[in-house]
Amino acid sequence: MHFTILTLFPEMFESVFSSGVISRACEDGLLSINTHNIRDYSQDKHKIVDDRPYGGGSGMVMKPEPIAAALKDVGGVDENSKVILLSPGGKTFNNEIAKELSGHEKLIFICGRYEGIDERIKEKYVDLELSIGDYVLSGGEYAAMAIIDSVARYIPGVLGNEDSVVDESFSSGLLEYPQYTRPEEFEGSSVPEILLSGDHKKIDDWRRQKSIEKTFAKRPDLIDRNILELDDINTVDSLKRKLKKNSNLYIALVHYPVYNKQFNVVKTSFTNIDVLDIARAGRTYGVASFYLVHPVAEQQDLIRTVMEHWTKGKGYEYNTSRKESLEYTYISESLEDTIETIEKTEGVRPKIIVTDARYSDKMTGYLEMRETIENDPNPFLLLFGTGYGLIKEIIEGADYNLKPVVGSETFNHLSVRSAASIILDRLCGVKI
Ligand code: 9D3
Repeated sequence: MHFTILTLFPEMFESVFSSGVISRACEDGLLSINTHNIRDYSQDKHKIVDDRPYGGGSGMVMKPEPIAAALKDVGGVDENSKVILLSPGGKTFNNEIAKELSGHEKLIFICGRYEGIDERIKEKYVDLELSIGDYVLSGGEYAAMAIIDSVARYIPGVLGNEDSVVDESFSSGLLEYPQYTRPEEFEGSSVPEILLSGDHKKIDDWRRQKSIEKTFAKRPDLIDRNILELDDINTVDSLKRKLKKNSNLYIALVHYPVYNKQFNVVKTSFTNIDVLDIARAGRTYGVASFYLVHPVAEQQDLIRTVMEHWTKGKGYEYNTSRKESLEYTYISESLEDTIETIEKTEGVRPKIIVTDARYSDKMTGYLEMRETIENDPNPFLLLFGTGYGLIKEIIEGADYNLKPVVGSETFNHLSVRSAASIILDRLCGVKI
């Protein structure tokens, strides 16, 4: 396999690939690495390779002609070679891409400098644009080194047999389990006893469990991508029990003051299905309490009757889990009452989060909101409006205004219970 690097700084690669696994593989003829200086391909008498950007702006752009000339010289237009541009805006490199690239006969890397390269090089010559992550490097050279090292490891024969087995287990998509070596006791901490037991089945199980726990804590995104084996379910269950509950998140379904279609401020009537479904969703996602805000006594009585049907009456005999979901549900006269009740239990006024189907200034994204709730021990009250939504004054007075839930269509009419479920999953959902 051949790696060709086009760069303004070929000397950067000399020491990096002159030792270790890669240099041995070069000696064994498994791969070759060649660097070419883009400056050598400049037709200019001053060997200029950059110029000012059309349209203005700061910094310089790499001119297209030297790069095109270099590519033609090194076989960049050939059928069997793949041209890769290293750029901060590329797809983020990972093991999967490494494995795929290792199947090619020849890879040509263009290392960008300055603010980037002329767009026409990308259109005409580049097959793939890669980044190595969301941080700023001073040039594509560092990225090329990392990618070449990682791709080379997938070339058969580059690693000893033993190493490649270890590599397979890493690409299982879980983080590594903790490793220990001698001494058995170090600065007062000992090696976990199970590792000294000699029981390989137990050791394997323990390591798998540790991998899952670590991945769960540090990289939940990997858990989401990973299909766990059935055996892992016990581990996952015990993790669920240890999960931090969303006990500082309260939710409320507001029936007044909300808008109707004509944007008059109205009281909406209680909707059985919304109340029961949001109660069940709230309970499933572990919220502290669910408040039904309604100022009308007759409506409160009606809600109470329905709730009692499910918690005490015939409904309870029929379906006991509804009682459980309604145990955290309370009726409240007004929003201010709800806030005061929470303040009494928690000792602080809850921060108010609103959701609105309309866009406005200063909206909060779901990841950011989730982190805020997780990291702040103080209470939050998430409001769902019925009818045509919460009135402007509530939206404007809130501490956080979540972005609307958007699908791919221009049609956007979710029921409040659907929106509540989606939002609760985004703020509290656990991906196992
Ligand atoms: C002002 C816009 N910046 C882009 C985010 C300018 C800019 C920053 C850094 C332009 C080029 C570079 C140099 N970096 C790379 O060429 C690069 C890179 C990186 O900076 N981070 C992660 N992966 C890569 S791959 C190539």
